[in-house]
Amino acid sequence: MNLTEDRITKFRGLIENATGNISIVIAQVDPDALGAARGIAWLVNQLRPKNGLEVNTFYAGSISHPQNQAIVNRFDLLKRMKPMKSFSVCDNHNVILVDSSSVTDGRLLAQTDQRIDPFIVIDHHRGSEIKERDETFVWIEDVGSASTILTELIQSLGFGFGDTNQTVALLLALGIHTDTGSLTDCFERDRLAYNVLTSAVSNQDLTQLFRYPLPQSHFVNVERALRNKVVQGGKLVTHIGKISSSDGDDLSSIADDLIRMSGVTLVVVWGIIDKMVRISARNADITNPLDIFLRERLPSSSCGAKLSSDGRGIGGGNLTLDLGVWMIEETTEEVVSLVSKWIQTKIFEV
Ligand SMILES: [Mn+2]
Repeated sequence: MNLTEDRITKFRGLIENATGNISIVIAQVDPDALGAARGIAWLVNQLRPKNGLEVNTFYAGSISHPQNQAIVNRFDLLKRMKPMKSFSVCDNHNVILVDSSSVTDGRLLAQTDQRIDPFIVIDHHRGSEIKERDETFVWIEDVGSASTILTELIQSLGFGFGDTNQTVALLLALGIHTDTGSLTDCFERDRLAYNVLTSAVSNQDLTQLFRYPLPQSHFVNVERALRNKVVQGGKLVTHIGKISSSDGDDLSSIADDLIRMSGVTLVVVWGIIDKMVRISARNADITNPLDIFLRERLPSSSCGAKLSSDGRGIGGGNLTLDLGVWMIEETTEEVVSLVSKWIQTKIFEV
């Protein structure tokens, strides 16, 4: 969807008249946030003569998922981004927030005591408290990714995807692809934007980013999950034991794979990270909402879930178990086995 002339003029005016440095903020490091951040940085640099002014990107969270590591390494993004921990009062000026629309986002507040008041917000998540004012530009819409909106914004301002912004096109395409589950959970606009971007980049560049290397530990965890799985009445529960926080993303990727097993309608995969039980859950049964199921079965957890456009449940969270001295001591086989029995009882209960 293209912007109206009024909106284009407003956006252009805000960027052109922004005096001083601009800070782009992302609340997490994932392909969509990275794509949207790089896209808006490029756009700002086209609209505003540099004159020694900087456009800095700040990120909250860590770079642990192998795909994110692959992107960050490939494009040398660490050189271009600063951790939110270093976000100071001097940076809290001309702030642009992308792929998030909450200024009270816990992920940001955990790393800086600066409360941001962005003058530009571009996002695709619902429920934002931010309202547009005369001096701000807020574009929040229910599409598959923030990178989709960024692509439309770049086009609305009269730019195409040519030789000078190949990396931008590549990162935006990857953002759309990832946030829409390989374009399976997407809107027409996501597909249109993706087509525009991918027709501007080489096939080889694109495939390289999709076939990112996975660490050995990923396969060890997959093996553990398969070995530990117990299936009852279409529900599959498994665990990968004690893992490091850098392997935390394996829980969701294993859950994504296992929910595709025929005959399985619900998957719960858990692991112990820093004495916390982290859970990832998937549900293919649309008559049984996953968030309610998890909250009823695991009341002592922070579990929640969202619904994909085709009715699948995607969720997870952390579980607080009062195991007393067991949890204070090193996480032993006994602890894993106790947690395992408890979770199985809760999930399999009819
Ligand atoms: Mn996103």
